[in-house]
Amino acid sequence: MPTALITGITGQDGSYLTELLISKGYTVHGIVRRSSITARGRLDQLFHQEDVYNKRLFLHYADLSDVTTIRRILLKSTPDELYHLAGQSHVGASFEIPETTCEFTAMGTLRLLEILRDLDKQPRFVHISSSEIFGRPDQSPQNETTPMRPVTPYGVAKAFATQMVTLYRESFGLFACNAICYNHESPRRGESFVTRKITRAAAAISMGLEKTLSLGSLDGRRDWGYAPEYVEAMWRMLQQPAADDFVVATGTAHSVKDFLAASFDAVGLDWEDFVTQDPRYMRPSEGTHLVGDPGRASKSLQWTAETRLPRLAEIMVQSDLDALLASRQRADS
Ligand code: G4F
Repeated sequence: MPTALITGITGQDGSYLTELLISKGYTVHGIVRRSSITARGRLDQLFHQEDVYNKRLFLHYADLSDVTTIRRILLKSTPDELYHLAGQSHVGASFEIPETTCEFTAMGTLRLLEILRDLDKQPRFVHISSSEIFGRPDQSPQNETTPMRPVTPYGVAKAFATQMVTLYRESFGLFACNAICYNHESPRRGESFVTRKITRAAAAISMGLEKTLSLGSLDGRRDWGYAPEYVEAMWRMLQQPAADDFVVATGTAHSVKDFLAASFDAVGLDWEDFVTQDPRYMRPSEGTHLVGDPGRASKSLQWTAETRLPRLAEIMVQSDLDALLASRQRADS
């Protein structure tokens, strides 16, 4: 059975992708950053399966700047497929830490490509790129040929990485693809991203645990899909006869206000009674009109985003309600 290596295995996408690949019979190796806090909760259910952990799922410590260790992991695990998900992924934070963002997101990708170039057995490679590469585009929806005009440090770093992947495919013949992913959410989304911040707050407010929700700009529009479906597209990209780039999106944009309405509706509340705005969460500049054209993915990968608003918000709110209820029951017992 095939072997895969995943950078960023402990994140939202990494955990869903690992479950998908394990269910398909893969052996999965994951790269984890060493830190004093163990943040692997999203993989917990796999660690408890005796026939999986340390039998078909292996974790290795490395940092994207640690070229020697990454090369060693690649030489030892000899993967057929390499999924590159790791990086500093918070757009707002990239204004505070632009150097770290470029170090991991841009240079980390180039370092991986350089290692791959020297390998005798080169795995098929997919880089998880982002709609942020388009920034303020001239055309909507965007497709694989839309010019990149990033307006955030994160977007600039991703544009560099994306173009390097294309360059290594065209110049060195690597099977290297970009999955140009638009926003994709789930109950496993980090709590600092707007969707999860909203669904967690809607659940907490409805249970009387919190009173208000403080956000930044409510005018932004995003193309929000469901993360488990997006990792399926990543896998399909590596099963194609030739490497290519694909926009992975729903094709529909909604505003932050739409996401608020769907989430608070799910608990029978009106968001306007609870939401305040705080300049701390405003960004110096923002991408606009970010909506993807998934036509190529639909045609070549037979992939379509099924879960959209309001269902996406309902799934996330329900999961947050369940988690808060469980935590209250633990505290009471
Ligand atoms: O949830 P967000 O932080 O997502 P953003 O910036 O679109 O980036 C996400 O999606 C990209 C595309 O797939 C990824 F590349 C990237 O790694 C990340 O996963 O913000 C969404 C919108 C923005 O317009 C933001 O200004 O929500 C607005 N917003 C309003 N208040 C807020 C807040 N965003 C955050 N994180 N926190 C707020 O309080």
